[in-house]
Amino acid sequence: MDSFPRQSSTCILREVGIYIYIYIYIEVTMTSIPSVSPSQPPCPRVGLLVTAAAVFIVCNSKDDVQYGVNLDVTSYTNGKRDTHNPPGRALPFSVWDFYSSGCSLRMLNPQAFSSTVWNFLSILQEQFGSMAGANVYLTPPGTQGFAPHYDDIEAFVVQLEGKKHWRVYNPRSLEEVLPVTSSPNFSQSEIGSPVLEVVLEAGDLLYFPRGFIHQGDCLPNSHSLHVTVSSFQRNSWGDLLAKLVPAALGVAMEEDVEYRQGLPLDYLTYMGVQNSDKDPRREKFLSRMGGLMNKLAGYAPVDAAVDEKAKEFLHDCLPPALTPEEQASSVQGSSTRWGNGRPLNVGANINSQTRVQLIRAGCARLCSDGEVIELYYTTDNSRVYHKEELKSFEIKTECADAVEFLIHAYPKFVSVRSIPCDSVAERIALAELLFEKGIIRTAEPL
Ligand SMILES: O=C(O)CCC(=O)C(=O)O
Ligand SMILES: [Mn+2]
Repeated sequence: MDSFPRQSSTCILREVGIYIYIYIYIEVTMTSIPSVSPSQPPCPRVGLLVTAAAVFIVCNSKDDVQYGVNLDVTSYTNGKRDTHNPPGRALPFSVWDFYSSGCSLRMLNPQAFSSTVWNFLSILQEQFGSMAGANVYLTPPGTQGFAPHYDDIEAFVVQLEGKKHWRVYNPRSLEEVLPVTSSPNFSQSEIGSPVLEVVLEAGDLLYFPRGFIHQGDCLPNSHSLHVTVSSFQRNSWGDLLAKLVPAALGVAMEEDVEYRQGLPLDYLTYMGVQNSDKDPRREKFLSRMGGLMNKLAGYAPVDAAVDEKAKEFLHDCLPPALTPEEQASSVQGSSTRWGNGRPLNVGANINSQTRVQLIRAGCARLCSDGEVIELYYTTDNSRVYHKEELKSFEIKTECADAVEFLIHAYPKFVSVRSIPCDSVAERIALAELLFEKGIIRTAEPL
């Protein structure tokens, strides 16, 4: 196993945390080859999660952790993969019983329970422009919890505690390179020999792209706790084209009579699977179809399709996890409270000197269907995936430039006075609205 060289990583800044570490990996290697980066020196704390107890403590808490929803119990023994989820709540009594009998535990949405994971993923999603998710795996010594498989996401495995022996295999065919769906479980005879075999220790990072088959097992004397951070699910050119092509056709049908002309009377007699033998009329038909397909690109509303994709992403996003400073200067830290028998400090006290900043890059996006302008935003999203509808509100046409100005000014603070609206009153009203929705914060707590 030691014969596999570990790439040395000169860029690891432990103070800044694992986020930088993964970000550099994304920039350098994503969707190319699997790779390992050791922590330098190996560190048992990577600032993300610390111990098995810290992760699975949630099972002890008031949190409603449900088998099958938040926690899976699995085993892979003698080539057979099983799931052992009983119905109901995952309480420590039964969770640790499963673990003691050799089962692996997979926590499915740690970001809903752990603020550290939430914070980490909320930064990554901004950088990736694609949803970032996580699963946490705890595996007992000498066992394996999952059969070999590949996933439909870019995977960043961060070893948190203990050790795990990993084997990673090339995609088996071109069709399995960067796949759009995850694979079924494979048997050992279906996957060939590993291209990478390594034992991860606490602080190590292993990256493998979509389509690389992998399996991990524990050494006899060590358990393993790792988090797999994922991103780039359904985030390919093809996924964007899936939005663009129907939209382009809608435009072409409306604007170009050629797309509305009737099909040849006899086309059913020479086209279609049953007629795929040579017929001279097929060539003419195919050439006409090819011409229409080529012309379609000219009708493609690319920005509108990108906005559709962006709206999906905004819905997938975690709400921004705010630093104490950001919190104190946003609506979340507002000093409104009950006192002397009435609410005090009601309403944002914004004036034209107040300096404001978008709370996070990408937390809001201006879109238009050609008639109404809407501002979509993530700050009211839930930490539980899609628990909330995507939120938006209408922006008056005369305020659109002002919102764009604030979005593009990020990360700079700008004074309310400098926002391009027609009047002081409008500037203040817009800033107050965005502040109330948690989309902007002020330079000083109000
Ligand atoms: O730890 C394991 O057994 C498998 C984990 C896995 O498949 C993953 O992290 O993607
Ligand atoms: Mn996997």
